[in-house]
Amino acid sequence: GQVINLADYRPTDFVLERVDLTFELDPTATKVDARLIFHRRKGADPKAPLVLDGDELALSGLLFDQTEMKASQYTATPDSLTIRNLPKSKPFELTITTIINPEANTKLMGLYRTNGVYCTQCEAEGFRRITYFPDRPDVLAPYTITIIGDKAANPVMLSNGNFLGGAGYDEGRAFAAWFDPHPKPSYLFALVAGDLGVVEDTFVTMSEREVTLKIYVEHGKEARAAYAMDALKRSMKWDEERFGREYDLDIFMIVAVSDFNMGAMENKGLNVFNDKYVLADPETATDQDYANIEAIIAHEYFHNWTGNRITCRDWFQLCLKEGLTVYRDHEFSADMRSRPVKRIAEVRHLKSEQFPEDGGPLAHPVRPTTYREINNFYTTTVYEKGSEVTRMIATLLGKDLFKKGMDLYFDRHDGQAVTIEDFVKSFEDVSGRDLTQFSLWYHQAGTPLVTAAGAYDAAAKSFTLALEQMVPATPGQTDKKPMHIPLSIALFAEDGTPLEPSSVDGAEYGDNVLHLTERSQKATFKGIGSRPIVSINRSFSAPINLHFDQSPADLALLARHETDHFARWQALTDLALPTLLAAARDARDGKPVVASKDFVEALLAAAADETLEPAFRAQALALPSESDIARELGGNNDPDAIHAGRSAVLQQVADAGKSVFASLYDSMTTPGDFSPDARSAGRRALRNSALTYLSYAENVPDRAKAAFDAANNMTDLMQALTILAHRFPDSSEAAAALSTFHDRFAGNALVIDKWFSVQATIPGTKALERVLKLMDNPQFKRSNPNRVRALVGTFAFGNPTGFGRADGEGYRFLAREILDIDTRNPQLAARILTSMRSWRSLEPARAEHARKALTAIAKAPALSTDVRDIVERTLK
Ligand code: HT7
Ligand code: ZN
Repeated sequence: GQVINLADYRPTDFVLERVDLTFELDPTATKVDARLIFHRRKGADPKAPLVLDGDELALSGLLFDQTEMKASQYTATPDSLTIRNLPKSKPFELTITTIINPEANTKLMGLYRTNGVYCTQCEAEGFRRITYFPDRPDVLAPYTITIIGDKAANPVMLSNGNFLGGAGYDEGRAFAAWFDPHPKPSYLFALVAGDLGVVEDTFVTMSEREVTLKIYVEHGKEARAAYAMDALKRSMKWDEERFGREYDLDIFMIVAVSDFNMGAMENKGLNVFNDKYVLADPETATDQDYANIEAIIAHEYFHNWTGNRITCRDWFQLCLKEGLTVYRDHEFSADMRSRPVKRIAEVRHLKSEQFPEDGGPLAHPVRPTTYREINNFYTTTVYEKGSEVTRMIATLLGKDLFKKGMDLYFDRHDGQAVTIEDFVKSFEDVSGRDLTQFSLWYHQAGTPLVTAAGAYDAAAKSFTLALEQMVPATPGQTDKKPMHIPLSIALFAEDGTPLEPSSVDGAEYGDNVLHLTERSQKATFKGIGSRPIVSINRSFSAPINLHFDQSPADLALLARHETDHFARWQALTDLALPTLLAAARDARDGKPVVASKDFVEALLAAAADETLEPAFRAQALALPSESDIARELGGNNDPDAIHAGRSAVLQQVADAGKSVFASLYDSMTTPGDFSPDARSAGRRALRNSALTYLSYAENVPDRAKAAFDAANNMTDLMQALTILAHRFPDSSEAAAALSTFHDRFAGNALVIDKWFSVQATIPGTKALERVLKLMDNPQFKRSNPNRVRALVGTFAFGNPTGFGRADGEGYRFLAREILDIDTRNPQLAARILTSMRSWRSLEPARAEHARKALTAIAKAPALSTDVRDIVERTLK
């Protein structure tokens, strides 16, 4: 693959006016007629040929203004169609015919078949697998679509926009026609056809238009789409109320499919979803599944404005739509659920996924300037760090100006394909604030490290905070400039009452936000009557690593008295980490592990504090994960020692808090019918957390087995199963529960994925043999991304001791699997391979095994561009 550079961007020579597509569906030979009307752009080279993109295409016919083109006037290859001698200014029509094979499309890009249903995925560059086209996001046009297909096999034939009509066509065939008046780029095109069940509803918009809502699922699964429909209606309402955004077609459709490379896709008026993020009922979905469905339904719906109405000029601008839309879905979930608990979950995710990416060989800016394979840039940096950057703009401007900036952005750029600079300019224009330095967040990769030290001057009643920032070197970027870092700060007296400074010198400060803009800066808080206990980066106002040496007593005070509950959780984490890091080192050195008393006491106090919501207490009890500990240790990591150390700490917390956990387990019940609401989910989370600790304290599987037998919902069932399988893997109780679970849910692929995952993450050296055996299970389908992710992906990403076993067999297994998956689905292979991104932080023997496995992949003769790009960057 070629390297693409942002600096080379230039507009197309030809403007696309209209697109008219006719599909004659056939499982192995679908005929596509693309009628495209173009004119040469004003000022463009009058001799420039029209170069259209293709990918594995063969040209079957080419008409210019309805007449066949001479072979001398064009050149067709599988990946391009070049047409010469085109008119200087007048519009012309091309009719391009291609014949494609959906059944053979295992890459799941372009038009493919999933469980007998025709389906498309065009982002980022899938449309060029359907027809030759200017397949780039800055080419926008209205589309008319005609679908012709076997009537019995395809009672449902869908595309973007509003339904024009449909009828019988010829023997046994029918047609349906759709028109999407909103100019859109090709990546938002979608077609779905097949025999599907549907759930219908309506939504009345703020200007009183009735919109038809339809969710298509496999027959028999309609009832499992009810929660998704509810989430959709709440999303539509929320976007009107919070962002003033109204839906703009007569119909909004969602289709759930079982083979899908990602979570979902925001095609205009016709979202296509991985069925995992649509289907839910109490018997089969966990509380986390419900929360994911709500968030992803919202995310794709919100793209209608942030992504579809205003789209990206080029793929370097991906964060323009993704970072912003993640920010919007985070805010939605925060409003639907508990804001602090949601923020804790976001930050946990950011730290466990994005921080390692930003600190490893795959680090890249939120707005990259170069890529070899765009599919590899749908990353947690673009999405989650991109969202954090948007959140910081909201923090810097405040609520009202942020809203004004968003309104200006929508007004100014509706119908356009724009850049991050355009986005930022809207906020500069409404606020008068210069965001040049702030924009480094888009351009500089790496997680900034902020070091803070405080000094109190009792005589002057002032407190000085000395701050330093350092942005680590990342691939291709060695010299970093200081960033504009908004730090939300609060000061507390020793009795926990807030202290308000009369003024702050040395830094811009307002609304409790201190603006760190220099490499090194001192801020003096005046009018502080007693030694303050300082809380920095409240609500995680900036995505940074913070080094601030605070005493356990101060952290314990924050854990108890901070008014921002996110900051309470942060204080508990800061108390936990030194204990966990020491535990990993002690376990490695064969020394006894001792959990600090301050930490255990603060944790148990939070667990038992009835003034705190249960979901928060459950988050407090979930200690930093093994990979969090590995990241904090920074290098020379031994996964076995980290696991042993963390388990020993868990054991000590469990022993010390046995009575607390027993009483939580008894009291945090959720009587009555199951409800997935946040409050009930929080109670289940806390009760299940107590159950986990009790499994350590009691050290027998009995209670988990009883919980497994009594569970009336998937959350409780999975937690009990996980405890049995992970804590007592060799017990007869674990074996029986796994087998019962399997038999009860055989045939329900999404639940069997949970069964695969729970076994793939059983710690220890036997994990690989277990995974290999599970791959022979008839329910494991190599062609299905969800199955592969559930087993191979979960093993590589979520089982540090099993995957990282000392003899390197885990890494060699992954190398073999990546090469195999790559032959069918390069995107999936490349994504799972990113599980190796932190290999350099391993202790030398494991790092050497990992390096060899990566080298074996790199040396394979026929690698996809996707895998080649990831493996070469990972090894660099
Ligand atoms: N915008 C969507 C991205 C996506 C995608 C990208 C590459 C290959 C397959 C894909 N499926 C969906 C999803 C989103 O962020 O909303
Ligand atoms: Zn998105």
